[in-house]
Amino acid sequence: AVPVPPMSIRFDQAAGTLSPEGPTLTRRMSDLEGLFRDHEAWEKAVADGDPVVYSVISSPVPEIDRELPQSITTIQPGTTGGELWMTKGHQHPNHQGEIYLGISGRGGLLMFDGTETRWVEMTPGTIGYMPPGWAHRSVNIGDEPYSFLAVYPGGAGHDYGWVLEHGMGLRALSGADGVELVDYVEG
Ligand code: M6P
Ligand code: ZN
Repeated sequence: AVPVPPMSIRFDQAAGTLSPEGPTLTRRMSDLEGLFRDHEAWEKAVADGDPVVYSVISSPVPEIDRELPQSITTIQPGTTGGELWMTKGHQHPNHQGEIYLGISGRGGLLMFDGTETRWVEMTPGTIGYMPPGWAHRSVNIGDEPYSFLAVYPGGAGHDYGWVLEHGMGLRALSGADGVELVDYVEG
């Protein structure tokens, strides 16, 4: 990753794109191993076409300490074993804050500090704030794609092992009247 000069980046809200664009990440069901409570349903979904669950497009600003990268994540609508489609979720290894701005669709921002859990509903225009030390996962709670803009310190990093080890406190299931939050372990 190389530093970039001062620049403007075109954010097309309707299309959910950044221009110029940096690296793009596509996460399929197979990339979400060990995260859904229903392992069999997850395996079946992987065998059954391994769908794209979400994608992340980034601005050209690199993930380097003291830089301020941005990205747009789009989570497709769907459920696996009754659990709403979601991002892997991560902790920042050296505990730095982050913001998300809801762009389109309806989502939830689940945060967990190892003890307490917070759930923030995200609609277009909502800024969700993740303080240092709170692991974060996003969930699509609607029936259309959910997109949000993320702005985060370039040196924040992504610790995915933390979530596999500690969970996220709660799980977001599809319930009769929308989202139903259940305890992570008994889920
Ligand atoms: C947001 C940011 C990114 C993150 C992405 C997907 O865009 O928080 O840093 O990579 O969401 O989330 P995850 O890394 O947990 O799959
Ligand atoms: Zn983060």
